[in-house]
Amino acid sequence: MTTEFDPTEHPHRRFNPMIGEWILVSPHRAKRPWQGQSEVLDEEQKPSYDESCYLCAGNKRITGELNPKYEGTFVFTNDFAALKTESPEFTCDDALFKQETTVGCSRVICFSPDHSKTLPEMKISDIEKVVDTWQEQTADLGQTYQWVQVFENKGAMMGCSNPHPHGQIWAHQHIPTLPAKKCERFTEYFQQNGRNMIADYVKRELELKERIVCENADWVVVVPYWAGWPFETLLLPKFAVSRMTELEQAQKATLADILSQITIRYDNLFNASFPYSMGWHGAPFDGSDEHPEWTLHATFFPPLLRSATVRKFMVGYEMMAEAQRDLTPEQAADRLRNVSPVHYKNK
Ligand code: H2U
Repeated sequence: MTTEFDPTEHPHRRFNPMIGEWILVSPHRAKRPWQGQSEVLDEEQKPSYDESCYLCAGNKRITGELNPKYEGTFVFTNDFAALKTESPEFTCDDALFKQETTVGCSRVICFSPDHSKTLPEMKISDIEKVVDTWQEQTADLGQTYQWVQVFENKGAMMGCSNPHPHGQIWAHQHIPTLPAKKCERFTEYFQQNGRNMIADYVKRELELKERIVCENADWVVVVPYWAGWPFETLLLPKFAVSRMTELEQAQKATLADILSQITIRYDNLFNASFPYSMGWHGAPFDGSDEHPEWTLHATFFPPLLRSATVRKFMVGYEMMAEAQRDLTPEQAADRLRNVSPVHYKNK
């Protein structure tokens, strides 16, 4: 073949150094026709208070417990917690039937008493309260558990059970599978290069400016070079920080700003409330305060591909072989960068 390689035309693979996995990029496939499933949008304007919502201030939860009349954020232990603080000890070390008991804790974080708003529609000063809560909760649970997972499922498409703005925090005695891969990869990179993998990556992305979606003085959002989901983004610090607990007040304020920026851009992409799962990864609480190999970062995994109603399915080849994407990460970053920074509902 004599044609020169064009990453926007020719299938290729990219490597995700954070988890050691390849992804397949097939940019020409974005042109294929779609006669498959269309999602149903819930674009109905929600009231600021919904008497049937389990998470609204002053309301009764499923257990009969009353939520306080909270004003900022509100945290409670998940009534259907996936992890329990106590469990009978059991270990099976059989090569084929390995098992171990695990303990932990699951909490729900209501982001705001206003039922009608999600992060992109909240004031930056209110998003800062969410960041403060993430930090407080991480510090609290990190005293007991090695892994503290802060995350948000947004939108029914991502399995979110309630439109009230909220996230979750699961703390775990064991380091779960995905973060464990990152621990290994970051350590290996640090041992081989004497530098932090993410710090190196941020530097390169800031120089290249090919995949940047938005940034401020402290933070940058990129569609990572190895993104699997169509509009996946990585939120990265421009300064050295290994855990959420180390963030200073000014860095939390700029974090609230960048969270507002990226979530507004997401909503503006298809002029609809944009679904995603997002979450934070930082150094585990394994007894050491020194983790020069780790950089705190957040990832957003949105399911949408072509419109507010056509999603990407990670099925078939993705389940059997490896993740595959249709548009290049650079094209996705362009799309997100070129939408208005002002929320479509405020125009
Ligand atoms: P998701 O919408 O992301 O699933 O989060 C909502 C969580 O809230 C869910 O895990 C919990 C569910 O178990 N919940 C309660 O703990 N109490 C309730 O009264 C309703 C929902």
